[in-house]
Amino acid sequence: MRRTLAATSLLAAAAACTPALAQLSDIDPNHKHAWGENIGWTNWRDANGAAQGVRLLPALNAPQFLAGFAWSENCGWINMGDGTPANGTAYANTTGADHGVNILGNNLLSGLAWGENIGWINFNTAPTLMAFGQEARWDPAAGRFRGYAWGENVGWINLDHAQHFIAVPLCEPDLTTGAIPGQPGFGVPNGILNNEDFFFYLTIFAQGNPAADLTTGAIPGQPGYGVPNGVINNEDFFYYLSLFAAGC
Ligand SMILES: [Ca+2]
Ligand SMILES: [Ca+2]
Repeated sequence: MRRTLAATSLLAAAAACTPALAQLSDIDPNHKHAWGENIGWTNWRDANGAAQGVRLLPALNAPQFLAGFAWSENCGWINMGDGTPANGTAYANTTGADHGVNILGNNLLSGLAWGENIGWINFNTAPTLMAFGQEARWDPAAGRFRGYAWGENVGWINLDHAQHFIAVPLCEPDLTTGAIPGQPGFGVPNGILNNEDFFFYLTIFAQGNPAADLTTGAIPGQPGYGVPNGVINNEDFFYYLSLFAAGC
């Protein structure tokens, strides 16, 4: 009986974590800082305990736009976009209501982020920096950003440093450090793929946690593979299983 009660408490604790888990930043905890020449460090992951950190949407393996906030220690919040471009695929950046950073089909970045105290930050630096190979861009093979963005009031923001850059974990099925809700490292990728990750996925899948929605279908190469569809079903489970089995 006591064991049953403990299990119930664990489930309740896990359920309490659900909303934050659903929106955790995609940014690698070990590669979350970029340097601005006039604003110092920006942290792209840890807004509101990572629940409002930067995300790459709609899917890490096929990102089209950013969402969430970076934090500048000297200049406050920087809004990368609200995650809902009006046309569904790219922020138009023609009004403040539909602004944000896009990842184009050729992996160039474009669009505008808004710094509450520093105004617009332009990621469309290809016109000026392409000649120098320093245009702001997404490098899918390395899972990181490269090049420079330009703040109208604060100058260059360096996405290109060899050690200090913004990346996503390359190991997609690495979801957590430990599988016990409420423990430090729950839901925080640690660069190691093991049973903790599998049981973590099993837990959020059983909960119906929106974070368990990983794909539309489970057949590689088919449309919708790796693109969440708002439905959590066996396709998501088998998709995760195949990622996990493939290893990192
Ligand atoms: Ca792990
Ligand atoms: Ca799904």
